[in-house]
Amino acid sequence: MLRFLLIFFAIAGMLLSALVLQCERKKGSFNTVPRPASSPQQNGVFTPNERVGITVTPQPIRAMKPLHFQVDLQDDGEPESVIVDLSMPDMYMGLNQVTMKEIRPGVYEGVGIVPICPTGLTLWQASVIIDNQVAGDFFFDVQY
Ligand SMILES: [Cu+2]
Repeated sequence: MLRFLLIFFAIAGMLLSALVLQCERKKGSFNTVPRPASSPQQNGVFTPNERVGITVTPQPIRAMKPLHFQVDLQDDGEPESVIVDLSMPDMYMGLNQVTMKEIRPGVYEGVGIVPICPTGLTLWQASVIIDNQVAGDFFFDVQY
């Protein structure tokens, strides 16, 4: 019986550390983005790069609350898909993507939720993906 318990806890411990490692593992895919990130943030509006702007409301941005994302494309070009990918820089937090819907030409809307990071870090990243290509990375702080 004791041996069984020891084995059980050993396996549980291994699973737990695997989970923690996964959260802390470096994330490579968005570090090799060709476009420079832009960040300054005013009243929920993120400075657009040459191609795309993003707005997040309500402000301040909170975890575990529905967030309204709006993406504005300067040069619409009728993309097949516009996605906002939510992640943390250098940390894998699971796939969290918001599929955006076009509400007016060049303007896309969607609702997403940012989870609470177990490390307590608050910097998040929203990458706008247009037709499977990253068009812009934006950074924002989340309140837990
Ligand atoms: Cu995290």
